[in-house]
Amino acid sequence: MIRKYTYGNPIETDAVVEKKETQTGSLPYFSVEKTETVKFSYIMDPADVVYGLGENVRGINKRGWLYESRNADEPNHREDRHSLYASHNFLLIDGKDHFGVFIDYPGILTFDIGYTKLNELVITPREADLDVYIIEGESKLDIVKQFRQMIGRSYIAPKWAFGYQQSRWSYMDEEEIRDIAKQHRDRKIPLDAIYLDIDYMERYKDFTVNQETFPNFAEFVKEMKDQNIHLVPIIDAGVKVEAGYQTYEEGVANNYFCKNVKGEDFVAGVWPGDVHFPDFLNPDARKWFGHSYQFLLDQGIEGFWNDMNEPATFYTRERIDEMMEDASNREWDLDYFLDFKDKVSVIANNPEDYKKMFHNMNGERISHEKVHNLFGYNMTRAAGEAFEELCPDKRILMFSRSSYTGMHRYGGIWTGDNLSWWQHILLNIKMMPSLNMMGILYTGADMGGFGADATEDLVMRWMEFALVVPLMRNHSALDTRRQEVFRFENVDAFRKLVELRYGLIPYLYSEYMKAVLYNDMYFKPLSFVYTEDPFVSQVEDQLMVGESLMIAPVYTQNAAGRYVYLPEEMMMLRMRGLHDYECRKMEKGHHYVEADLDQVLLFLRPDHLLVLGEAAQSVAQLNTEEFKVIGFVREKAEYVLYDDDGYGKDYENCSNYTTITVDKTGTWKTEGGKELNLQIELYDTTGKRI
Ligand code: MIG
Repeated sequence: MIRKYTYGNPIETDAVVEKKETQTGSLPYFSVEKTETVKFSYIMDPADVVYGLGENVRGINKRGWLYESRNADEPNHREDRHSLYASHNFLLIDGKDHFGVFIDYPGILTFDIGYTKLNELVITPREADLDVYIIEGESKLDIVKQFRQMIGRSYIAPKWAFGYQQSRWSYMDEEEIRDIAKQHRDRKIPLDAIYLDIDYMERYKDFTVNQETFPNFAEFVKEMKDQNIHLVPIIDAGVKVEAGYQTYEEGVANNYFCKNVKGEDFVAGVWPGDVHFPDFLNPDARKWFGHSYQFLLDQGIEGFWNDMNEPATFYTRERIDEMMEDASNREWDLDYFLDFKDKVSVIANNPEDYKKMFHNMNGERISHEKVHNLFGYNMTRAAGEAFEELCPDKRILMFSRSSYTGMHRYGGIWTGDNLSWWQHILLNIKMMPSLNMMGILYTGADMGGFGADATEDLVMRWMEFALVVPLMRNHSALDTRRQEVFRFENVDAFRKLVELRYGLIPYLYSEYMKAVLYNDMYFKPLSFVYTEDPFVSQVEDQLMVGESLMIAPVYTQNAAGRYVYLPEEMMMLRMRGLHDYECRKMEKGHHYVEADLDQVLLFLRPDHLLVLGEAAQSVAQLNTEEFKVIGFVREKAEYVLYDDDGYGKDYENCSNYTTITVDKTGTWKTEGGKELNLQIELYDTTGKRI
């Protein structure tokens, strides 16, 4: 059951698609205090667990920190930060009470979850104009499902986007990209996409291609696609100020850009130099910007990533002018030097600048500050809405850096500029189920880490987790050590891991699609499945992946294994590759499990099945009819395999669902869907192969 409570005059965010009536009674669970804004407080029991907040720092259990919804270009994903690129204002309280709370508010908001007082949860919006939804249900998962139902179906990525993807900021030209493709293909490392970062553009201008470095772009896109490699260009939020540049001219002529205090087009500095920001909150501007992607679609592009859409600003001229003016009139002493240094450090992404930017929302002038967290969402929505018109029958890959609830209908996200740090593998693990709660299912982190220099063992361990993550993209920053896997010594080990990913795709894709279609979570904390086990809420470094598997990634350097908690008897699959693995039955409880650097630890649940395919060099070449099915069967196990063509939108077609049943003797049958050719690999409860 969902109840909505309204305070003041909320700005419509379009987060919710199934509208609810506003209740008249008082808000349950919370005490509400009217201050200059409004404050919602809830007293937690020491054992209560608080889930949620999607993309943010720290744990699956969010207790013990102050979080802020303030979308920020934050390249330091350290635990002392309060926000990253997104605002996902949903919490699920699990303890003496069980409920979800969604705060639909586009401005700045804090969640003090036991920071000021250990047992107090306090939610404070900047202003008292918001909708609060209280969601009650039978279980944690049921609460999440109701929330998801209310905010609408999650975006569906094309199937090729489940392949391995290679990216790096600094691929400069055709030649370099051709070589990246060749290095993978020569070594038989499967690959489905190569990313184009800002350097493909002509001086960082959206919807342009540099003619010197990519002289025959459409032909080049085709050349790559003939090898089943998709090129995925980046689109930045800011439009370069340059007379004669089409996107700029159109935006100016139609008043599609955000305004400054004087009503002129707002200017900030980002990669192209001075830019204007499209007013994505204005439906006309949104439509215009979305349709601009056509320039790239026309050249054969089928996927994009939207960047810098918090929006990130490097500077505004006013701020620099003020600072320089002040500096030239001052005596330089230590105090002034320190003052100056502080001023320089807040030139970028300064909240004061956002106050001077304005939107046109249905004719009303709204300060950006009030709707800050909606910007990236609406940039991606612009594209998503346009794709519906431009290519209604085809899925386009789309994911964004910044987001707010609602954006999950138009694209996924990547989790931004992490670092090649071991602790960021752990952060990646913890963030995934929190994002899934928000309906963000097509997601992943920069594998191997974006900033800082990676090492071979870090990239390998990271890949061992990433190989169950929908968005499996190796991405790194300019001037860091190169981390494409072919550059390392143990290329064979990497190849076998990527092949394992491709073998897992039938299962992973099936689980992803069912999660989308049933408002389910693809990644779950263990506590969402083993609801009666008192220990599982403590487990934050193991995840359920779909209905059959649990993964326990190794995320510490020089570790020869790790402690794993088994919430029930399970079949351990210690895998080096598709044809190189060991199965062993393990009892419920705590174990230390060894895992060599190139070994992944997966665990199969009893009476569940894992469908494994053969590897191929790309998703398009996967065999979708012949599988090996690994089962750990006490009596009978059933698995519904979802599959479709991976491009179109015929999701509800019943031929997409094939039910596979296997009994303990290994007898199998399929129902519905399509004819499959299965090879059954069964283990009995003693762990012996049948
Ligand atoms: O200021 O386009 O998060 O993935 O490689 C940095 C260059 C801008 C930030 C993105 C990152 C991308 C980079 N961008």
